[in-house]
Amino acid sequence: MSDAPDTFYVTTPIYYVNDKPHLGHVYTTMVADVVARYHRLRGDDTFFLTGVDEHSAKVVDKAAEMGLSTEDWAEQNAGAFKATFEKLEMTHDDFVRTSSDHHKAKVTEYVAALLKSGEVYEGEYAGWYDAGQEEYVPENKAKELDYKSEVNGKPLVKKTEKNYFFRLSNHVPALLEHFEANPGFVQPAARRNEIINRIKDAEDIPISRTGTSGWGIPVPGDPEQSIYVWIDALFNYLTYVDTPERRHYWQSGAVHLIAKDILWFHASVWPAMLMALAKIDGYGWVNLPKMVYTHSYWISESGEKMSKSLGNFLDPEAIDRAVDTFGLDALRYFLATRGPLGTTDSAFSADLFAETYNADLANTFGNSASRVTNMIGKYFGGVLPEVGDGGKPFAVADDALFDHLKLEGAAQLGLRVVREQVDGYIEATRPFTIAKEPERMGEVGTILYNCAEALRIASVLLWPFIPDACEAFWERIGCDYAAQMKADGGKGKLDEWLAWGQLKPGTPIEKGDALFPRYVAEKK
Ligand code: ME8
Repeated sequence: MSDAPDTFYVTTPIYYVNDKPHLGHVYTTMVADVVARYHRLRGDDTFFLTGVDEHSAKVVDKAAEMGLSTEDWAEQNAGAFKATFEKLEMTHDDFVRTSSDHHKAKVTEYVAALLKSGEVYEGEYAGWYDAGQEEYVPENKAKELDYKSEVNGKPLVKKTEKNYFFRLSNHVPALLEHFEANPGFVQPAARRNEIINRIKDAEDIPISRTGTSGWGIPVPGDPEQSIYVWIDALFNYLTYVDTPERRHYWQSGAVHLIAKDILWFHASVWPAMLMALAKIDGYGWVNLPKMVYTHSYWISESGEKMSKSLGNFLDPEAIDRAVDTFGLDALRYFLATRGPLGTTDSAFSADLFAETYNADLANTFGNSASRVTNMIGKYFGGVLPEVGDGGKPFAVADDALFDHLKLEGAAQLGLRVVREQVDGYIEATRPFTIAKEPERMGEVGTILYNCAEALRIASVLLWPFIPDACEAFWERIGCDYAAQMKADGGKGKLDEWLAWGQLKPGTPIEKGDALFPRYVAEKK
C-alpha cells in the first residue's frame, strides 16, 4: 500500500488568541490530525504542528476591553486552545506559541539576515489599511471593494508610516516559475489560478509596524518598529522545526493546511520570503513547502435558524455540545468527511450531522460490530471460531486518497469493507439460517471468522477518523493495537494490520455496548 518510509510534515494555521477556539479552528486542526494519524500508521516519520498566533493588535485591543494585561489574555486563550486540542485528542507533536523565546529568537535572526542581505529595506508606506484584518489592501483591490473591508465591510483607512519592506516584487518571476513547475503547490487547482493572477502585480510589502505597545517582536536594530504579525506568524512553520533534530521535517516539504481567507500570505509572501532566505549564507537548506492546501468555510445553514441541538455552530460552546450529543469520534468523523475541503463551503447542519452519524457510524460500523460479536456470543460462546477452508481474504487499495486530502473517500474505503465484506456477505451466506443445522456449524464459524477479520481490517482503515471506537473494538476482539497506538501512533503498522488473517481462533470476543448508539432526534 505504501512506498518506503517517508518524512511528513503537516501544519495548520496558528490561530489568533483574541478569543477562545471555535469550531472553525478545530476543523483545520482535526483534518491535520486525521492526516497525521494516517501517515504515522503508514510508517512515515511524521511531524504535526498547530498552535497560536499571539502578537496581533486584536489581542491587545481585546485584552484592554476585558481589563486584562495583553500577556494574561493571550495566556488564557492560548491555554484554552491547548486544552481544547487535548480534549479532542489531537496528536500534534508540538504547539506553537509565537511568544516563546525560541520563536522570537529565530524570527529576529531571519529578519536580521534579510535586512543584511537587502531583501528587507527601510521605506515609507502609505496605503489603504483594513484594521480588522490588520492587512494593507493594494490600491486596485481597494477600489474594487469600494474602499471597504472585504471581510467586515468597514471602511478602509488611509495610513502612512515608516516601515521596513520586503522585496516581494523581486521574487515575482521565480514565484510564477514555481507555480508553473509545481502545479500541485496550491490546491485545489481553482485557488491556484486566483493566486497566479494576483502575484503578477505584486508590489513590495511592509513587514513592520510602528509601536504596538511593546507587543510583538522588535525589528532587529530598530526597537521602535515591531515585525508585522503576519510575518512573525508565517515564520512559525520554520522556527518550530529549525533545530538540528527537526530540520529534516522542513526539508521534506511542508504541507500547509489553511482556509481560503489566508491563501495570499501562504502562496505568495511566504514562499517568496523562503526564496529570499535560501539565498543567504547559512540558509541554503531552506526549501519551499510541498503544498498549500486551501479549504473553504463551514457556514451556517442558510434559511434555518440556529438549530436547537447544536446551537450556533461556530461558537466555542458548540464543540462541547457536539461532543456531548454525538461523541468525540462522531464530531471528528463528521468534520473530516463532510467538511469544506474543496472549493465550496459546507453548511453545518444538525440534520446532516445526525444523518451521517446514523448512516455511517451507527448503522454501518457500529451495527455490524454488534451483529458479528452477538452471533459469536450466541453460536460459539463468545470465542472466535476456527476458519475452515472458506477463509475469504481481500485487498484494499487506497489510491493515495490521503495525499490529496480526499478524506471522505478514505473513510468510505473502510465503510465499503463493512458493507461488502460483512453486511453483504452475511446477507448472502445467512449464517443465522445455517446455524439451525448443527452439522453446519463449521460453515457458520468460517463465516463469522471472515466477518470479524473484515471488521478488524475496516477498523484499521477507519481509525484515523474514529480512533476511540476502533480502540474499544480492538479491545473486544483481543487485538493489542491500542497499546501500540498509544506508544507511537502505530508507526508503520498499516500494511501488517491490513493483511488478512491476524485474528486467532480461540480468542474470547466480547459483545460490549453499542459503539455508536443510534441517534434519535429530540422532538422539536
Ligand atoms: O488567520 N470554516 O488566524 P484565525 C473553516 N492567525 N475553517 C475556519 C473557519 C470556518 N468557518 N473559521 C476559521 C489567522 N477557520 C492567522 C493565521 S497562519 C501563519 C496565521 C480556520 O484565528 C481556518 O483554518 O483567524 C482559517 O484559515 C483559520 O481558522 C483562521 O484562524
